[in-house]
Order: sequence, then C-alpha cells, then structure tokens
Amino acid sequence: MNFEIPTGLTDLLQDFTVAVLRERPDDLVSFAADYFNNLREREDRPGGQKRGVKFDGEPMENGSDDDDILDEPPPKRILDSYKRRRQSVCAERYDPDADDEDDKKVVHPKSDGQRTRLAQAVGNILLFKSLDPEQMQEVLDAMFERKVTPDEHVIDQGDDGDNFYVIDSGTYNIFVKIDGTDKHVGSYDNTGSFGELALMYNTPRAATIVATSDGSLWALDRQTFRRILLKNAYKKRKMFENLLDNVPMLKTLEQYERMKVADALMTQIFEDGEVIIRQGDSADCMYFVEDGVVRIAMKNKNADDPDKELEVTRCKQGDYFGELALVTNNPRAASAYAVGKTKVARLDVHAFERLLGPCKELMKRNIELYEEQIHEIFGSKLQLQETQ
Ligand code: 1OR
Ligand code: 1OR
Repeated sequence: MNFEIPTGLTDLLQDFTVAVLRERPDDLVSFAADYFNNLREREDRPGGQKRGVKFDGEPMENGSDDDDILDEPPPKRILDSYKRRRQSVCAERYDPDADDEDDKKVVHPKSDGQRTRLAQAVGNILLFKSLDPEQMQEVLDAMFERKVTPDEHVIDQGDDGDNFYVIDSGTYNIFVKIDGTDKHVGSYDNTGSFGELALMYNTPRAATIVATSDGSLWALDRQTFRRILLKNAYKKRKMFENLLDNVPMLKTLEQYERMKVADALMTQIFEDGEVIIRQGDSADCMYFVEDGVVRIAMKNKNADDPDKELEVTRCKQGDYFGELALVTNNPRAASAYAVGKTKVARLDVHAFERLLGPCKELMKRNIELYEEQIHEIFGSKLQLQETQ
C-alpha cells in the first residue's frame, strides 16, 4: 500500500518534537493539546500563516521558510499554562494576585490514626494558621506520609522544589553550602516544617535536609501548597519584611530567620490611649511597632507617690518593647500605651524563645541600659515628662 505524506507533516512533527525535547513535559498529551491548539489559534488569526511556529519563536535550524512569522513573540500562553503543570519550573515568577494555579483537588486517603497524627503535626505550623476550615480540610486531604530512615536526604540544596514537609516525628539536620562545603546550620527535633522556600519563590532548594533518625513526614505537593498556602504566607513575609529588616537587634539573624519571625507575627491595632501592656502583669508576648507611637510609663513603688506614673520613653516604628519580662521572667516592668492610632506586631513567647535566641545577648545589653537609666530617671524627675 502506498501512503502519501501530507505536505508539512514532517516539519510539523519535527517542530513539535523539538518543543518536547526542550520542555521535557511530564504530561505529553496535555502539552501536545496546548501546543497544537495554540498553533491553530495563530493560523486562524487574520493574517495568520499556516504552520511553522516554533515553540520559542527562534529560527529553525534547517533553514525553513518560516522566518517571517518567527519574529512574533513566543506563544507564551502555552508556556505559561504548561509550566503551571510542570514540577520543575524555576523561571516562573510569583504573582500573588494571579489566580493561575491548577485547581485540581488532591486526596490521599488516610487511616484514622494517620489523621490524628497529622492534625497534631500541623497544629503548630504557622503557615497553616490563617487557613479557613475548608482550606484546612483540603490541605489535610492532600498531604501524604513519607517515612524516612537515618541519613536519608529529604531535600538536596539546588534541586527543584516538589513538596513542602511538616514533621510528624524524627530528627533532621539542616546543611547549607558555604564556600563549596556543606555546613551544619541547624536541626529540627520532632517538630516544625521545611521546604516552603523553593515553592514560594520558585528558586532551587536553599538547604539540604538529612534525617538523623527514623521518622515520618507529611508532604504537601507543590500545586496544593501554591494554590492554598502561598498567597497568605507570601503576603505576610512581604508585609513584615521592611519592618524586620529595620530592627537593629534582628540584624544578627539570617534573612531566613527573619522570615520565620514574620510568619509568627500578628498585627494588632490600638486606639489613642489604649493600654498595650500593664505594669505588674505577667507576660506572654513582646511587640514591634509597625506604625504610630507607643508611650512607656512607669510607677515607682519606692517614690513619694507610688501611684504616680512617669513617662520613661517612647517607641516609634521599628522599635520593640515588652521583651524585658520575657528575658527576665519577671512581671511587666512598665506600662505601654498607644499614642494616636497605633499598629503593633505581636510575637508570642513560644516564637520568641524559638526564634530570637540569637538576639538575646543584644536584648540583655539594652536591658542593662534600662537599669542604668532607672536611677537617672527616678533620681532626677526634671528629665521626665509626666504622663497625662
Ligand atoms: P527550601 O524549599 O529551600 C530547603 O528547601 C529548606 O530548608 C528551605 O526551604 C527551608 O524550609 C529550610 N536557610 C534556608 N533554608 C532553610 C534554612 C536556612 N533553615 C532551614 N531551611 N538557614 C538556616 C537558619 C537556621 C539560613 C542559613 C544561612
Ligand atoms: P516589659 O516586658 O517589662 C514593659 O514590659 C516594657 O517597657 C519593657 O518590657 C521594656 O520593653 C519597655 N525600663 C523598663 N522597661 C522599659 C524601659 C525602661 N523603657 C522601655 N521599656 N527604662 C527606660 C529607659 C529609656 C528605664 C526606666 C526608668
């Protein structure tokens, strides 16, 4: 039997093959559907020409006669829609407002025992805190268990990001390449989460994570992470980035550690004159001033009038307060009031202990300054403004 090869078929298939080789799609059929639909759309457009669009719009190596239409911009839509589905996408940019993620729901069935463990493991994960019940259910459905053994590399620095992990059990070391060698920079002990950076920013993995015991992780696929968790997490880190970058005490932290502080902060708004901290109360958090002014005032029980409150200082944007009681485990040493409408970012004591360890020395130095000033201030009331 004789077959006649239609004109253009060879070139058409050749172009398609080149596109496949370049893009290495995971899902060949979807890729092909997008590719050929796009081609047809171009041909149907007024002035569109038949066949010859190469995937990225570069001239074909075999010197075809398509060069005139090859000047057109590449069919970005194919790339974009395809890249959304592809696991390995590092050129992609994040636009938190673009509703561009694949919204297929993923469900990994779990036993009751697994569900209970999962709920416990995610209970303390800050990135999950802002989810509504429906979103939370979807995330929990999509998570699947990964068992690990000692020395197993869960993540290798430089790889593309596939999953976000929540620790169910086990210990893990964190290594970061510094001058070509892996440096041990931290560890996880039966709690916490990792692997969000590559998924949030479309960057290669920033660290290597190695199990140091038998353990179990809950993994969440990249698509579900981006679709449900990304927007809030990204916005929060972005929102507090400026504030935290400008707090001198936090300069001792790595940028990544400041991001973790951002995850843990909660904005609170106080109206003019409202009490933020009351002297003598027990403490469960500290604050950073996001916007506005905070007046710190103190009563001195040894003074002639122990009920008289004196203003000792004011905190403005980027300043922190309320750390003293957390560092010393004493009651609040002073009261704090909003001056005008004031926005503060609250860090609870658990996050404080976990995240600000490296800053404690600096805080202690500042606290010594308070102590020096107590004498100065209460000894010489002329230096003070009395509180209204
Ligand atoms: P990822 O997707 O980049 C590796 O994959 C994960 O390690 C990363 O997300 C974080 O979740 C986690 N710097 C960068 N990533 C870190 C770090 C870290 N620690 C844990 N991860 N640093 C260590 C801070 C104690 C900074 C080192 C310079
Ligand atoms: P806290 O947790 O005790 C009140 O709650 C906060 O006021 C306190 O932490 C500090 O962050 C903040 N002495 C004591 N606390 C002060 C002072 C201060 N200034 C701010 N705070 N002094 C003022 C030094 C300029 C010495 C006062 C005489």
